[in-house]
Amino acid sequence: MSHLKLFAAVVKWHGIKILRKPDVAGRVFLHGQRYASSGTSEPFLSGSNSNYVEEMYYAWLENPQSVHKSWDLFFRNANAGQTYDPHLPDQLERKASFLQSHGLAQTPGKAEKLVEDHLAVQSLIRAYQIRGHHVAQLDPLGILDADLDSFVPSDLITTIDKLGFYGLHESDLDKVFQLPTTTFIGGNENSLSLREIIKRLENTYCQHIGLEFMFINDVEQCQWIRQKFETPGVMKFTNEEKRTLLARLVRSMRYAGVVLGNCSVTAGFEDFLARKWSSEKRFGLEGCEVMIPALKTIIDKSSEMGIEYVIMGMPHRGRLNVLANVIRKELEQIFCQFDPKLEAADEGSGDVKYHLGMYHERINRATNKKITLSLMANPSHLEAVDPVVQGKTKAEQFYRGDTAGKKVMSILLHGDAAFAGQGVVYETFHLSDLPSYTTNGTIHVVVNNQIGFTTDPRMARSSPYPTDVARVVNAPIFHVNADDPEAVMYVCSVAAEWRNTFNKDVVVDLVCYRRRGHNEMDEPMFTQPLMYKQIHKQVPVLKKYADKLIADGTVTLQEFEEEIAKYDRICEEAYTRSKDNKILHIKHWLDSPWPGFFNMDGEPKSMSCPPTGISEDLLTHIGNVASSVPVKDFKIHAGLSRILRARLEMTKNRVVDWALAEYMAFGSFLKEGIHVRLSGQDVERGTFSHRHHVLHDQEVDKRTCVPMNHLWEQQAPYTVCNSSLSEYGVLGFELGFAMASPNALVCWEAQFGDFHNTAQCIIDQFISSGQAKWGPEHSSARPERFLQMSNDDSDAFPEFSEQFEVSQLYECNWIVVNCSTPANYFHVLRRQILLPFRKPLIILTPKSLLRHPEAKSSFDEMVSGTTFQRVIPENGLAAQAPHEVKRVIFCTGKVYYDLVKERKNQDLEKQVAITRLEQISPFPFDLLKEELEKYPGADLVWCQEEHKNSGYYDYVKPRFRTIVNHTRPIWYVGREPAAAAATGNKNTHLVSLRRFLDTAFNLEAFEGKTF
Ligand SMILES: Cc1ncc(C[n+]2csc(CCOP(=O)(O)OP(=O)(O)O)c2C)c(N)n1
Ligand SMILES: [Mg+2]
Repeated sequence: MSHLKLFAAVVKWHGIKILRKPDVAGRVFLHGQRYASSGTSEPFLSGSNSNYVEEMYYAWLENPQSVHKSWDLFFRNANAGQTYDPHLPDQLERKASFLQSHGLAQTPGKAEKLVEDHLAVQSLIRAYQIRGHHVAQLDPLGILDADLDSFVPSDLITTIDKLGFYGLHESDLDKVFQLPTTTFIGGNENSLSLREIIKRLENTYCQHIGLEFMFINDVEQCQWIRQKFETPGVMKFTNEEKRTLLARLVRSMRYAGVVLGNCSVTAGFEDFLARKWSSEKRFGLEGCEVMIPALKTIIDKSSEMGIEYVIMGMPHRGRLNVLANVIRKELEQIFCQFDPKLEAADEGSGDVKYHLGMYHERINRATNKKITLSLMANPSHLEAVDPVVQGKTKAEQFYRGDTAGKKVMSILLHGDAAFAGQGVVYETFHLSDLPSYTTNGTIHVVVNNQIGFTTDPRMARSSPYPTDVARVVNAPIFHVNADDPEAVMYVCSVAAEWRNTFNKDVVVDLVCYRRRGHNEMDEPMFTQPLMYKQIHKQVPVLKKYADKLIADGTVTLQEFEEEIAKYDRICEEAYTRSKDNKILHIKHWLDSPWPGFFNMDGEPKSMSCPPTGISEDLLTHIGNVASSVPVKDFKIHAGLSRILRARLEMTKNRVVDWALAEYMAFGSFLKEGIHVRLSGQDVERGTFSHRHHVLHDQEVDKRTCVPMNHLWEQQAPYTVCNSSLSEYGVLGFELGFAMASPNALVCWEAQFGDFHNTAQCIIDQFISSGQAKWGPEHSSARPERFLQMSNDDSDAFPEFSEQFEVSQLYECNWIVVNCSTPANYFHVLRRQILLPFRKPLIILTPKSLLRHPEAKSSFDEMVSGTTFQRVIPENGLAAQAPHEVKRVIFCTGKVYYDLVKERKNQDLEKQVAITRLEQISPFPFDLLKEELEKYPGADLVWCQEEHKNSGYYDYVKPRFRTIVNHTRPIWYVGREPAAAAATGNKNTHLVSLRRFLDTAFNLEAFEGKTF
C-alpha cells in the first residue's frame, strides 16, 4: 500500500526539484532503454518495483518516448500537479484507506486498472473543459448549431456506450474517483463517483453556457475560470436579483400580444416604439432583449470593482434601447427624433437616430457610486467605431493617470456577421496589449442572432463561431443561450470580474435570434423560411422568465403587470412631452463634449488665431535638447551622433530642417502643458530615418531615451509610439484619442503617405464625410481625394473681412496644406492648437523635402511675430518689376524647387514669377487675388508634377477662374492624364518632368490658344 504513496511522493518531489535544480533533472538513467508496462507480467509497485518505476520516471524525463504511452500520460499528468503532496498526510491517509476499501492496494492487476481509470477520468474532465461547448444548448430556437457543426466530439459522454472511448464501462459509474486539482466540480470534496463527475461536467459545460478558454496559456487564468463556473451552486440568485432582472427585461422588451393569464399585455421600449412608429426602421432588439440587463449587469459589477467611466461602441441593433435603458437618455429626446419635421438647431449632420452618440453622468443604482457612460457616435460602417472607442478610452485613462485601467473601461458590442467579417475587428484586437494602445481589457458583447441581414452564418464565416477572432489574444469566450436570462447575467458578471481582475479582453456571445426582418420593414421569410417558422412559434424570453418566477412564487402576476404598466406610463408621458420639442439639439448627442473650450452656445470663443511664432530662446533651447543625449552613460550609434551634431550646427546657425521644425513645434507645446502624441508605423525613428525621437543605447538592450521628454522639468508628456502594422485600426484609435480633449496635438503618420487609404473608412466616415475609392501607390498621397471632399465653393467669390482667414477655416470641413518650407510646417502644426476650434488638418508632406538641402528655414521665419503663410508670394526679381513679368507660375510643394532651378538655368528670373500655395484648402482667395492683380500683363499658369487628372489642378482651376471672373485663362502645365499615380519607370518619369518644365518656361507656349 505504501508503495503507491511513495511513488506519488517521489514524483512530486522530483517535480519540485526539477524546477529548482536542473542538475537533478540532468541525471541520466538507463539511456536508450525502453520501459514498457506489460500489465500482467509486471508485479505492479511491489517493494522492489518502486525503484523500477522511479527509474522509469527518470528515463521519461530524459525522453518521454522511452516509456509506454500510458506511462507517458501518467507522468505528464503527475508533473502537471495531479499528484499527492507528501507533506499532507491526511491526503495520503485518505488515498490509502480508499485503496484499502477497494481491496486494491496489494492487488497488482486491479491497482493498475485503478491508475488507468483515474487517468481516463482526468482525460474525460479535460475533454469537457476543452470541448464541452460544442454540445452546449446555445441556440434558443433549438434548430441551429452555434459552432456550425452538428458533430458530437467522441470524447464527450453523450451516451453511456461512449464510456468505452476511455476504457470505462457502465459498471464504473458508481466507482469513486479522486479529482485532479484542475477541476472544481467537487466543491469541498476531493473525490466523486463517475456518475456524479459526468453530471457536474454536463451541468457546467453543456447546458446554456458554452465556455471556450482552454487555449489560454496561463494556468492561473484557466483555474480562475474553472473555479467561477465549475464550483457547485455558483449560479444562485437572490429573489431580489431575480426581480431586478425581470424588471430590466420588461423595460427592454417588445411583448406584443402575449397572453398572461386572462390579460393580454404589451410592454417595454421596443414595443412602445413599434406601436407609435409602426413604419419606422429602428433595428429592434427583439430576440435579444436580454442584452439590456446583460449590459447593466456588466456596468453594475464594474462599478462595484471601481470603474467610474464606461465608453461604449455599438452597431445599429438595439441602439435606441441602449440609449434609453442603459445610458438613460431622456426618452422624449429619443422619441422626438422620430418626428420628420424636427429642425436641427445647431451644427451637425442630423445623423440618423441609430448613429448618434451620447454622454451621461449618473449615479449607479446598484452601487450608489457615480458613473459616466458614453456611447460613441458611429457611422453605418459596421465595426468602424471599435478602434475609435479604444482610442478614446486610452485617452481618458491617460488624462486621469489611470495607467492600469482601474477607473475607465470600454465595452464593444458587435453583430455576429460583422464581428467575423470585418478586418478592423482583428486590427483592434491586436492593439489590445500594446503598451501605448492598450485599454487594459475590453468587454465584447456579441448579439449573435445567427444571421447577417439575409446571410446565413455558413455563408458569412469560415470559423466555427463568429467570435473566434478573439482567440488570437487569448481572450476567454463565453457563449450563452440568450433565452436563459440568469445564465446570461452570471456570464456577464464573470466577464466583468475577469476584465477587472486580469485587465484583459473577454467576449460574451449572446446566442439569440432576430424576431423580425433585418429592419422592421423587411420580410425574412424570403430567405430564411424554416428559421422564421420556428421564430414565429418562439415564446418571448420575458414570458418564459415571468412564468418561471410566478410559478416559483418570486413575483406575483399582479406585481408583474404593475411593472409593465409603470414603464408604459413612463413612455407615454415622455411621448407627450416629446411633442412639445420643436428643435433637435445635436449638441445633446455629443459623445465627447469639451467643456470650457467653446462658449455656452457651443461656438468658438473668438474668430482670431494668435500668431504661431515663438521666442528665439525657446527655439534655441529646443534645438539644443534635440541635438543632445540628455541621459548619462548612454551610448548612441555613431551615425546618430553625426545627425545630432548636424542638428546642433543648424541650431547655432539658426536654421532648421524638417525634423527640427517638427521638434520645435512639438516641444513648444509640451512647455505649455499641451500633450503631444505621435503614432504610426515606425514613427519613432521616422520611415526616412530623419526623426530619431527615441534613442537606443547601443550597449544595453531595450534602454531608450526620448529627449523630447527632457525639455523642461515641468512639461506635458510626449508620447511617440511605433504602431502595429495597421492603418484602419490605428487611425481610428488616434481619432478616438484626439476626441477626448481639444488640448492635445494628436498626430497619425501614414507610412509613405499612400498607405493612409487602408484607413479610408475612418477618413471618409469620421474625418470627412465624403466618399472615395482608389488604388494604392507610394508616389502620391492622392491630394485630389482630400480636395474633392473639401466643402468650399469653387464658384462663390467670398466676401473678405479682417477675420476672413480664420472664419474660412472655421467654415470648412477640413484643411489641406502642402508646405514647402520647414518653418511653415512648424507654423501650421502650432496653428492647429492655437485656433479657437478644432478642424482636421491634412498635411501632404513632400517626401523629397525631408532631406532636401534647400528645404531649410531660418529662425527668423519662426521667431515671435512670424506666422503660418498660406501663400508664399514671389519675392525675387520678378516681384520688383511686376509689370514686366510675362508669366506667373502658381504651384505647391516640392515642384517649386524644380521650377526655381529651371528658371535660373533659363535666366528668366525677371520674366517669370513663382508663387507657392501652402494652404490649398480652404482656398486663399484673398491672398491670391492680390497676387494676380500684381501681375496684370502676365499669363497665369498652374504647374504640378502630378498627372492632370490628379493632384491639385481640378481643385484650383475653377477657383482661380472665379478670382479673375473668368476674364483670364489659367493654363495647365504638368503631366498628361493617367490611370496610375506614377510610372514605374524612372526614365519615363524624368522625361515627362523635363517636358513639363520646358513648357513651364516656354513663354510662347500658350500663344494663340483659346480657353
Ligand atoms: C461595413 C459595412 N458593410 C455592409 C453594411 C450593410 N449592412 C448593414 S447591417 C448588415 C448585416 C449585419 O449583420 P450582423 O453583424 O450579424 O448584425 P445584425 O443586423 O444581425 O444584428 C449589413 C451587411 C454595413 N452597414 N457596414
Ligand atoms: Mg446578426
